[in-house]
Amino acid sequence: GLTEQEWQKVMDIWDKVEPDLSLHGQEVIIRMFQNHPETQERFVKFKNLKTLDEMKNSEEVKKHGTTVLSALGKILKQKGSHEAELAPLAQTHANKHKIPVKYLEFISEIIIGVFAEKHSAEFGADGQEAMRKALELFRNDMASKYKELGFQG
Ligand code: BLA
Repeated sequence: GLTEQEWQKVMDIWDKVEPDLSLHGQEVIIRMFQNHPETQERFVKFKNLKTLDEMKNSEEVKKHGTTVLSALGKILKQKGSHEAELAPLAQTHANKHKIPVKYLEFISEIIIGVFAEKHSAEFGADGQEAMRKALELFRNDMASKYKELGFQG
């Protein structure tokens, strides 16, 4: 788990991100598609987006980015006691979207990278390390749920 100080660092950076979830979310999704094109194939609604411009102009990408970061924010605010938030997410991600844990690793690193770029002054090495630990906890708990649900992940 994380110490209280580490959770505090995670919450501090979240305070910076929260006022504009859609901008941060859009960047995260676009960068995931660009760095790991196989992730884009999982989205029926995004398969048709070919160029960076098409991605940037897509209201649907923005909307998905907001969905992702709102869900993540709710989870992080539980400081590890996120069972109620995780269970339904693991369910859809195992059974419906079939998202491997590897993709959760991809997006975790991208989230840290995008936040660090946008908030370099507030998000130093210790903040990044705290966020990395929080995202690892999220991922490990998703992976256990995947196992319970019989999804190899
Ligand atoms: C949909 N993903 C969703 C939804 C939520 C999240 C809340 C809508 C409700 C649901 O279907 O359960 C949440 N998505 C997240 C979170 C992260 C995230 C918290 O990426 C990351 C911290 N889901 C993933 C990853 C992929 C992914 C790494 O976690 C990458 C391929 C895909 N999520 C994915 C897909 C959908 C979805 C394909 C359905 C999108 C749609 O058709 O509307």
